[in-house]
Amino acid sequence: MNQKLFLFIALFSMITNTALAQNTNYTIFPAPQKINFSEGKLSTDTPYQLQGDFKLKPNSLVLLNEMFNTKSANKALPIIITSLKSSDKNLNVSGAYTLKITPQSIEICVSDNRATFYALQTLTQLKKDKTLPLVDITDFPDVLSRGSVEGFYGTPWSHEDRISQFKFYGALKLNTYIYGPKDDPYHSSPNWRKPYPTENAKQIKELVQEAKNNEIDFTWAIHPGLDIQWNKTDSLAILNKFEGMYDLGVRSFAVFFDDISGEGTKAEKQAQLLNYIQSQFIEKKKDVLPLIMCPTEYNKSWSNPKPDTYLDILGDKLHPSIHVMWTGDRVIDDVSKDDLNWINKRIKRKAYIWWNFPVSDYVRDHLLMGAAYGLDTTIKTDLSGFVSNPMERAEASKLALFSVALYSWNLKNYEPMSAWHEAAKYVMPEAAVAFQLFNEHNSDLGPNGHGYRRVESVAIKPTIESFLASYKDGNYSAELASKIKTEFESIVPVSEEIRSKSKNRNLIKEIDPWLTQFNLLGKVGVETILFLGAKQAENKALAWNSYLKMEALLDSIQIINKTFNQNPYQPGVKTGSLVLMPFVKTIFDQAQNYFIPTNGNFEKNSTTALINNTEKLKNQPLQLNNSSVAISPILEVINLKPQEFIGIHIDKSLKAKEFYFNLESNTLLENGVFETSTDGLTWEALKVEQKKGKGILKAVAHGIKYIRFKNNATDVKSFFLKEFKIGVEAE
Ligand code: 14T
Repeated sequence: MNQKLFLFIALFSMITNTALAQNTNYTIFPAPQKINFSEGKLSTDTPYQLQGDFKLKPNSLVLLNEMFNTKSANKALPIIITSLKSSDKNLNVSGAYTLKITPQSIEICVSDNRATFYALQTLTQLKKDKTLPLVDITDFPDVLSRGSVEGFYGTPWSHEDRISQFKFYGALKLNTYIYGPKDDPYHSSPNWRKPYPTENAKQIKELVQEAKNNEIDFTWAIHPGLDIQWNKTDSLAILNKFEGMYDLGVRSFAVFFDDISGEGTKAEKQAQLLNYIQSQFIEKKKDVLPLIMCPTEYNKSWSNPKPDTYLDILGDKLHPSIHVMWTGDRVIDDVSKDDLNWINKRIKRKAYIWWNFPVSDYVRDHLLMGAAYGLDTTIKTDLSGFVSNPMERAEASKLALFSVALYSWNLKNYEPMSAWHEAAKYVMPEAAVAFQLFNEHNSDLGPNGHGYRRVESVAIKPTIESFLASYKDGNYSAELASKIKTEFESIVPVSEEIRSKSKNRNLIKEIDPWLTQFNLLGKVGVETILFLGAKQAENKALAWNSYLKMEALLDSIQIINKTFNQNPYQPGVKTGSLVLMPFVKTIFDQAQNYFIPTNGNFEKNSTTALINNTEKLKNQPLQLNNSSVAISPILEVINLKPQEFIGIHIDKSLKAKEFYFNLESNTLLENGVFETSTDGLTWEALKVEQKKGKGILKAVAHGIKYIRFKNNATDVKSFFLKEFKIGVEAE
């Protein structure tokens, strides 16, 4: 053979071989640990014939019957399923499998039925136009327990939501769901001791079954710490409740001690109780999974750093097979190797990560549709589980959970940005491009008490920044303006596209107000650029026209914001809040000055602010409007040390009229005092009427600019911050 031709063929076959090894026509989610394609295909238009020693459960059989044509007259394809015998410890875990598709047969080796189910999920994803590619796969999960913890405050997911989640988890090889919605009174106080009413019990039974069908461990959690008594009666109350849940089919249990104060927080007592549950329930049952606990000090910033305190006590005393959950360096945090090294040493076991993303119960006016980044890909051996706490909006949460599935199965292979793009396609295949654009501008959380932020509008941000920078200096870049306009123009049709094409009606329902708002944002953005162009061309009439349209659109946005999603915490509907909306507002404010020159505006120069001398509350936002200034309510207990305070300072342009408070405490005025000040230097005690920590002061004395609540006791005291609001009017 001609040498050149030979070389060419050799080179060509090398290229096609490497291309085949990671055939880009076939992407499997999550990515298998090892995969090798070879040339050729196998038809699925045949019946199949099961061989091998492994007996399939009905859920696996269903997948097989969906994949092959059981009615076909073609020759049956042998599918050989055998039990995996391997010295590789990666393959000795639940869910591990090998899968080999040859021209003659499919050979599957499995560790358990979950593994069979997963191998068949992989097959399902590989099937295209009634064929399967020839491939050799070795696959296993990096993290043993992967999934979600329904652990947020707010309306718990519906039965339908949960069923839909489980199907989604099964297909993506997520194997864990922990039930712990804070607002289920039978999970937490007041009813954790009582059995579920019949209707709820029936639904839980169904959920357990659906979880099983999808190879998910349904974990039921109890949250007894708000009012638990450390006595025999309450220990038995937990056993009794667990026993009832066991009868409904539950085979995995957890005890949460998060977000509590007082008696319930003691490490020794918690360990004692958990060890009692371990010996009296977990070990006796034989068929339940290891117990999981969420500690009171569940993140580093809240933990006592001194040796031999809370976390070390749990580490020493808790039975070694009990898992301990952990959210990271802070309540809301990404996960790092250093953090895990720190916590694992203290709890003397591998932490079970409770990742507080995309939970939005502290920023309820935002949707968290951003990429799942900040997850260390080198910590596979440092954690025992990874579960994400999602949004109250179940379908929308699938976007982030898709990435959690990819990450926790195969850490090394995880790439947050490509996972995020794939997630949009997977969750909304009918309108993936529109959905991606929506997600891009609905990622950040806005200012919040936890200081957790996400990037947003990344592609257009530099353009907007350089446009504004030069605009401030009196220059106008037509080129940048046109780029920004294109972005806003592409936003306008997105909501309609999603509404008309997506088959996931529950998802549309969840995000509907944000879709409306997003469309208005697109329109007001386009108008903003039109205004700028007209102003630049010194066409005052045209500029005025655009200005009026901007004003009308901003009014509509405000109306949506005041009409939908009116929860008491962060009411409203925010979209594009990091980059796009501020851009529009900046230009609009200046436009106002252009037409109606003023001496600057009130909001910007206002000195209204939160006042406090505690580290934990320093980021807590205020809620401002024309008639009141309030501290955003906080869900958890706040602990004030002696002399620590929290309050509000109002601007000199405002007059304080009334004062509303609800710190929910039976001993409010024994432990603390309300104080007022005109200058922030000298303080006077304020006399208030209150009931269980709640009250209203109808007339605030003239000249008061500061109101605060201070711990006057000699030790740390706990309060709630349900309401702290000053009614105001212009001075
Ligand atoms: F147990 C935990 F790991 C945990 O994160 N607990 C709660 C959780 O239920 C909630 O969804 C999440 C996000 O708000 O944070 C924890 O609860 C808090 C923590 C706070 F610092 C609620 C309010 C807070 F201010």
